[in-house]
Amino acid sequence: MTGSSNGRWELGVGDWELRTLTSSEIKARARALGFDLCGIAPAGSFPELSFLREWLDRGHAGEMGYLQRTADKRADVRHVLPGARSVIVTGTIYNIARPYSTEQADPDAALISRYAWGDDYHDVLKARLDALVAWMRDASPEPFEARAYVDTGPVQERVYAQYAGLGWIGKNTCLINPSVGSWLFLAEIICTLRLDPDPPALDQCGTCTLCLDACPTGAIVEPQVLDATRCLSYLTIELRGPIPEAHRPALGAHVYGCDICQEVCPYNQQPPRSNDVAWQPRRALDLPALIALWQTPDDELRATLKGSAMTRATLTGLRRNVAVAIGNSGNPDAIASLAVASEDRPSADDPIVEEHIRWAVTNHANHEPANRANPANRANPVMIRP
Ligand code: B12
Ligand code: SF4
Ligand code: SF4
Repeated sequence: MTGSSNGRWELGVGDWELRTLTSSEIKARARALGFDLCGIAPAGSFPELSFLREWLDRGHAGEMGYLQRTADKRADVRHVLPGARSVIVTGTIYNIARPYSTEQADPDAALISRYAWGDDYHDVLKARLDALVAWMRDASPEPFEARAYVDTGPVQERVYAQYAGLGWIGKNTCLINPSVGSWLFLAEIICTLRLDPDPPALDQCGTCTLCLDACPTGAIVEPQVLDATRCLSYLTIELRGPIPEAHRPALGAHVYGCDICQEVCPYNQQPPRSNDVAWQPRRALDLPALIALWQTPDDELRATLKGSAMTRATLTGLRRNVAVAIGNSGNPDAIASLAVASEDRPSADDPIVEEHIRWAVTNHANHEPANRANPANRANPVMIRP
């Protein structure tokens, strides 16, 4: 080496093989770019990766055909980037200071998963990953290939996160970090650089079963095995058709996603909060009333959801969910509002939404929903502290 005058090493003849970009330099840069956790996994074939096939064969993926279609690639990141040697995995805390859904006593409030309150994490984190790759290209003396993904790539992110030492895959199937919990977005860079890997994280669930016991639909069919077709997250976000009637009461007031199996987890009882402006809630998504959400015109709703992860559910999907939640709330005013047609809410005229409105009205007529009878006893009555 010939030394550094501007923070970068100048290389002399013969130095190229000595000088490589190091894992700790990449981690420091990742932190500077806003990632809270960063670790390196070898681009290997780990035993956990093979569970995907069995999981798909059991039918647990439901209509998420993209998982089936990309299963070969998901089996190993080297199928995504031939020659890959390392996976740089990042974790970003999105928790902010708002009560958990299980602490929310207002039966007329719509429950939206906390990951979706702010800006779309796909966009925010992809820009940060791209900045990290750009910095790596500048800082690395050797050329390399890289692919950066946030959620939507053909990668089993939690497995690589575990082998990068970020945390373990809990019985609720979420990646849990022993210090910060599981309110984490994962994002990764697969690259051909040979980087020092981190030791994998160890399972710390022990004998706990709080998440299995708390799930309102019994979707966690065995420790670490989630039947997505029963999960409220799948039913409210991914499913395009009607929600099976048997699961509608369990939806409670959940209109988008579900956080219950993470809220009850002992590792999420004093979680750190993010100050990142990207994850702060949009006003209209900050514990909105069910009736207000229903009465919001389509144009306004579209504008609210622009740039948010909630666009994934589609407008009609969201109306379908709100109709069920209003039916579960038992609020006569809100139920009456479902029947009021409005030209500025054309998405409510969708035949699937109309069928869910009919269900909500009939459900109300036939039952006294638990929510109203005793607000402390919501449809998802989970309030467990270890
Ligand atoms: C499809 C998907 C879903 C589906 C299915 C979820 C699931 N558990 O598979 C649905 C729509 C239900 C969903 C819900 C949610 N998701 Co999601 N989802 C994904 C996605 C795109 C793929 C996951 C996947 O590969 N599933 C296939 C199964 C096989 O994998 P797995 O459940 O993780 O299984 C592992 C173990 O459980 C075990 N296992 C599986 N089967 C078996 C069988 C046996 C016998 C054994 C012993 C073990 C075992 O091995 C597997 C591999 O290690 C990832 C992003 C990605 N590209 O990885 C995000 C991702 C997992 N989701 C995420 C989030 C935030 C959520 C929600 C919290 C959103 C919400 N609030 O509504 C919920 C959480 C629900 C839950 N408890 O998992 C985050 C998770 C972050 C974290 N800390 O873990 C990810 C990583 C996205 C991201 N980039 O941040 N999701
Ligand atoms: S997200 Fe909700 S419905 Fe899905 S497994 Fe967790 S507790 Fe069950
Ligand atoms: S609630 Fe308990 S069993 Fe479930 S993921 Fe958390 S520690 Fe593991």
